[in-house]
Amino acid sequence: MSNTSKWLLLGLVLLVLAAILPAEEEEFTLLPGFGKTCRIGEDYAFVYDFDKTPRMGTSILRIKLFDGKGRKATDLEIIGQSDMPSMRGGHASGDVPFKLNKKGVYLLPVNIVMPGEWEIRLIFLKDKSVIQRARLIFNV
Ligand SMILES: [Cu+2]
Repeated sequence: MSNTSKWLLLGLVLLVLAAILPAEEEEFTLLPGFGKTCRIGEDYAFVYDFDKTPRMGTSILRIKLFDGKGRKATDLEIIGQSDMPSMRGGHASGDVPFKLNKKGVYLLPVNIVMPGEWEIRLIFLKDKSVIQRARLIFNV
């Protein structure tokens, strides 16, 4: 086999692997933390926090979205999925759309039913297309 065809074959194998390997964890970028600026490419950024320190019961996750120039933006759709990583699926919320309040803040009620580590996955959509997947972790 010539060198060229070996490289072509290697490239092909890598492409196939990239397509079939489950890359779900990496697909959801781990976010830096409450109150920190999280970028979505060049065109958007956001900060997130809870209305109060999350504890048993319902806590509200808040996201403030900005455009590339730092102005408030409300033109994206955001979907949240909460669950406990240690018992994946045990308390999975499924896809829950954030709701915009009058001040243009995105809100998601999160039902915390057990102490421990929780994860919320975020999916950002523009015109029905996913432009970002991210996840945040916190402890109760
Ligand atoms: Cu649990």
